[in-house]
Amino acid sequence: KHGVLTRKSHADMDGKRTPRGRRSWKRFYGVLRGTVLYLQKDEYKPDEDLSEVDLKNAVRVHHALATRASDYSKRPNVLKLKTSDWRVYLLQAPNEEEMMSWILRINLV
Ligand code: I3P
Repeated sequence: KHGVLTRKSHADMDGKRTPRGRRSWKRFYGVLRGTVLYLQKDEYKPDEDLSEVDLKNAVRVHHALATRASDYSKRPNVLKLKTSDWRVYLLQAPNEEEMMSWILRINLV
């Protein structure tokens, strides 16, 4: 699965609140491959190698939990992603259908 995802980092490893200055929304192109959600700067191009920045932004979603971010009302179509090492990301999809599809696919990993 792939598509535009806008990310806000809410908590870093071990659940520590992401500090001010690193909490802003950033637009990515999300690509779910195996157990990794790649948050790429540019659209998916199959024969292109991932940049160092793309690899740094990759999120391991094995044993992660994706739910609708029902406690976050500033933006629509936002899901909450909790990873197994207790990072928390808010991910905004372009519409409700895409958000539901990401939730299902992430939870199937
Ligand atoms: C954050 C940025 C986010 C905002 C966040 C700010 O500042 O303005 O958009 O979240 O508020 O800390 P910075 O770019 O300096 O990290 P919202 O869009 O959800 O308001 P927060 O600290 O209350 O999460």
